[in-house]
Amino acid sequence: MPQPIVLTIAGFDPSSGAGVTADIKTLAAYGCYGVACITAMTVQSTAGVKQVQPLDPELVRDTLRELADDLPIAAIRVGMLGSADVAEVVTEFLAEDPAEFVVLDPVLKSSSGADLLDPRAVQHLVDGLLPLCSVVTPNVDEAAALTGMPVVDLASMTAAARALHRLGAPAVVVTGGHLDPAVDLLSEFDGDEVRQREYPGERLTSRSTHGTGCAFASALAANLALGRHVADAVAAAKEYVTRAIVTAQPIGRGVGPVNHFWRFENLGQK
Ligand code: PXL
Repeated sequence: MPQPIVLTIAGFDPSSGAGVTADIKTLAAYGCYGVACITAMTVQSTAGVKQVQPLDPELVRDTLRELADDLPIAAIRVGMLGSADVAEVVTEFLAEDPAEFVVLDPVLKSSSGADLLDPRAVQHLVDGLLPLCSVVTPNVDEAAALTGMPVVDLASMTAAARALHRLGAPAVVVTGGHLDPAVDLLSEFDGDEVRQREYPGERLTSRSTHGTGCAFASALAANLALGRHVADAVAAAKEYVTRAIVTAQPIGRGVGPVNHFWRFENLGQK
């Protein structure tokens, strides 16, 4: 099988716990060739997000066009979009059907509370992007913001997933890693029936959880590009993120990055 090419469309986190540089690490861990379109610069570290500056939408449009003209893209992960104008350009790009799989990670806020998408663009994400994705991966807070429903437990995750199907998403993974008990829910709608499956997990106590959403969505995109079915791809991505949290070394003063390369020997070590 040729090395699948996976595109991440997301922001730049200089601490490389989240955003495009983190995504490239996840994609590389899966043996995929990662390419990236940056949507926004951020000033952030493990201590939190201090500034957000969306890029010129024309630059985003040209980058996406350049990559799609040159490379066969197997899967796309969409993360932080920053502004309504960038969201619009990304929607136009996805409407041209550039890849078989599109994982939409509906990033709204950082864990420190900064807006990573202009709140006025949330409706655009719902109306424009949801119907163009293969899978959307909200955490419970994002599921609540997108549907207007409280999402606090498995019953409400189930209801929110159904609401997201009605808004156009064919498959939904609501990640509930912060719930007790921790559980992720996959919900698939084939136009006729809704099929749901739970993925129970351990509730992990760790200071190395910066970028878990990015790692999960990128691992999911990689697994889909590698030919796994959605249900297996979700299980593999969940396992990848769990191991990346559990094996992480503390880095920085705040919430440190996960260990994207937990599977690999350290080439620098004698
Ligand atoms: O984990 C959210 C996040 C934070 N910072 C940047 C991102 C993302 C998600 O895509 O791109 C720069």
